[in-house]
Parts: sequence; C-alpha cells; structure tokens
Amino acid sequence: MKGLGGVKKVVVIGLGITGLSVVNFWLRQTGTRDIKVIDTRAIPPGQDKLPSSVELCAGQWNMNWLLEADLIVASPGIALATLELVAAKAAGIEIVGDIELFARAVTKPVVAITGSNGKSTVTSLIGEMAKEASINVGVGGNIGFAALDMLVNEHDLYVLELSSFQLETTSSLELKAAVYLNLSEDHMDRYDGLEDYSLAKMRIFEHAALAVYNRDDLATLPTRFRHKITSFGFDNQDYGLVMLDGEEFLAVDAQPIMKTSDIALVGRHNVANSLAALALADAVNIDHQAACRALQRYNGLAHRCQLVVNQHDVKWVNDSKATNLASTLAALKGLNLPGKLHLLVGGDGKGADFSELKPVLADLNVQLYCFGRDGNQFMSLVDAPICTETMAEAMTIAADTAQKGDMILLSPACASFDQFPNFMARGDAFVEQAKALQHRVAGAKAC
Ligand code: N21
Repeated sequence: MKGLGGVKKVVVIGLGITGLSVVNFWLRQTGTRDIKVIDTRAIPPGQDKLPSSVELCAGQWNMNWLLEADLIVASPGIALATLELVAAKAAGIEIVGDIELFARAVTKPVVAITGSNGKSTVTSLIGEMAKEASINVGVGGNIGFAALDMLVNEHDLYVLELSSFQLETTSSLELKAAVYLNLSEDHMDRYDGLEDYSLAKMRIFEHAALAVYNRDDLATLPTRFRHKITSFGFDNQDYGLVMLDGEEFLAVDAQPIMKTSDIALVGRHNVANSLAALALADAVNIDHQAACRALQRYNGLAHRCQLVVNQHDVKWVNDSKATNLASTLAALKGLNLPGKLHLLVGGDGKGADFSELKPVLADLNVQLYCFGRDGNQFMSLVDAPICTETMAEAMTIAADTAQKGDMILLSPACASFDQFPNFMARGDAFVEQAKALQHRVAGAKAC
C-alpha cells in the first residue's frame, strides 16, 4: 500500500464512528502495528465497541503516546490547531485523517462531494444513480457511514461526502470527479473566517481528474488551474437548464435530459443538487437513463425536512439536519402555511451570526422557540420568543398551543453537540417526542 508500509505506531485521536473505523482498518492490515486511541472527552462515544486489545486514553491528552507515534490519525471533530497536535506536528510526526488512509488504500474509482449544504443529498443521489445502473457502489464519508468501513467489502465505485475538516487532513485523494456545491457561513468556531473555511473545501479539487463547480456560487470556482473543469447552474451552459415547449428541462450542453418537474425532491436547491449529481455520474459513465430514474425515485434523506407526524391537521417536520443558517433559510424559503409556524432553533451555534433570519421570520406567521446552549442568540430575532433549556420542553409548549393548519418545525440552524451525540440522535428524539405529543395538540381537543 502507498505510504503506510513503514508505519509501526499509530495513535488515533477521537473515537466514535470514524475513530472506530480507523482502528478496525489498522487491525485488518497485516503487519505488526501498535494502535492506541486518545479521546479527550470523558466518555468517548463508541468506547463499548473498541476491541479490548486497543489501549484507550480518555478524558485527557497523552503527550508520550503522541510523541512516540509514527502516524497520528485525527478525527474531524478535533481541530488541527489544538496545542497538542501542533506540538506533535512540530516534532515531525505526520498527521492525517481517515479519508487520507482511505485514499492510500482504495483501488477503485472515487467521486467526492463537498460544500456547505446539499452534500448528503448529492452523495445519496449519485449512489442511487449508480445502483440504477447496476454498479456495486459504496456510499460513505461524512454521511453516517465511515469511508474506511466501505473497504470491508469490495465495491466498483465509491461516492464520498467530505466535510471541510476531513479535507484539511487529506492530501493524496485521487478522484475521477469532485464537486464543490456552495459556500455559506459555518464552523466559524474552527476557522479564521469564510476564506479559511473555503480553502479547506477547495482541497477537494487537488487531485481530481474533473473539477465541477457551481456557476451560481463563484466561491466554488477552482482557484488553481485545473486540466478538466465543468459547472452546474441555472442557465443553459454545461450542466444547466433549458426550456422546451414551455417546460423546463435538466440539460447537458443545452441538450434536454429530463423535465425538472419529474425530480422527486422539491425546491430549487434540489434542481441544482440534481445537476451536480448528474455531472459526477457522467464522469463515471453512469448512463443518463439510470441517472434520470434515480432523480425520479429518490425522495430524500432522513432528518431533512421530513414530515414525521401529520395529526389533527398539525404537521411535525424534522429538519434536524439543518446544522447551519443557510440550511434553515432553505427550509423556510417557499414555505406556504395556512396556519402558524412553530419554529424550533438552537443548540451549538458554532460562532455564527443569525441576523439574516430576522427579515425572513418577519415575513412569516411564526412563533419562535429557542433551546440549547446558544438558543439565546436567536432571542432578538422576533418579538416574543419562547426560550427553553431543551428541545423537548419547547415541543411540549408547541403541542399545547398548536392549532389546525400549524406546523411544528425543528430546523435548528445549529449543531447538536451541546445536548445530543449528533443531529441524527436529535432528529430521532424529535420524532419520538412528536409521536408522543401528537394527541395533545389543541386541535385534538375538539375530537
Ligand atoms: O451532528 C451535528 O449536530 C453537527 C454536525 C456540523 O456542525 O456540521 N458536522 O462538523 C461531523 C462529525 C462533524 C464534526 C465531527 C464529527 C465527528 C466528533 C465530534 C466531536 C468527533 C470528535 C469530537 C470531539 S475527539 C477528542 N476530543 C457537524 C474531542 C472530540 O473533543 S461536522 O462535519 O479527542 O464527531
């Protein structure tokens, strides 16, 4: 394998799904290696699944382990700017992430997706397109399934969703095609501004045979010369749109491919996501018929604007995946409700500025609920916010006051890490509680 042969002592930083996938990857490799795990959290998630032969240091750093390592594999949850990692790097120890290990081990074609929003949707769409074309595809990365776990069973194509944090620790990932979907503010607690964050995302193009950018968001335009480049957007160039007999079509080089009204996903942003998926599918020779079938069938991710309960004419919608402001704004855009919107926001705000929400909320019939560590950052956005400590408390109040025609929407614009293991657990808690509370809504009393 490229560049992993001489490695004897490995230290993995951060457990959880990714850390465990790294440990298991090394255990599957032949050769004598010494693997240790450090997780600075007192109770690292996934500890119960760690093989007993692997030593764990939890709740604190272990500088001796770090400085004795040949290779450090850092979790996307830990900043490279952390003093201990800076010291290890200064001592000459190589620091990589799980995606770099994947890059050095993989032998089949890979495409990858990054951006502030829509990554998981585009990743899943390409996976579905490949399946429609009967390709044995692996879908993973920052999407609940670790990249290295995909290597347990051989696949003929890999589709990787990559976060900026994963890209920071990746340097030799060869891609058949890569897309940078869009840029909006996120993770300002870990970056020195938007440019710094965007530079991490730009790394996706480094060894990509084809670079795909968003014509409607030029922050995604490759900054260095790339041999092959294409784009997606709402005019008729490259991957774009054309009108034919009064109907709008997805198009490639202005040739119509499929009516946009046949896309199963709703919303303008999903037309853009469909074009991006089509560009990457083309790059790995997935035929347009298979790609179109997937676009017609795929109806979305869990925790992404999912209607989970619809009782007594009150809709409960789980958009827990909205972990940043742009994502919540996308959920609110085009919302047309007969009644009131009960909007639940808050959690770990990651240093964001939420003021852009103010004019959007002013145009809606909305009751805002703020919860979690940074819930107070939303209080000045509306006249009479309801502030609670937890999401569950907010949901109970919403259930007791909701009327026919209302919607109770969790679209928190924040990460969940202050009160939940991740946004999926937050969404699951919302669904469970919505089911328990659905009979309490005011509309139910009339029945
Ligand atoms: O799920 C959410 O609510 C938020 C998702 C975001 O804000 O967009 N995504 O930043 C995804 C997975 C991201 C970041 C990290 C991870 C992996 C970890 C979280 C915390 C792993 C390690 C830690 C912390 S490890 C250690 N000491 C969110 C620590 C560690 O404190 S994301 O792309 O040693 O999950």
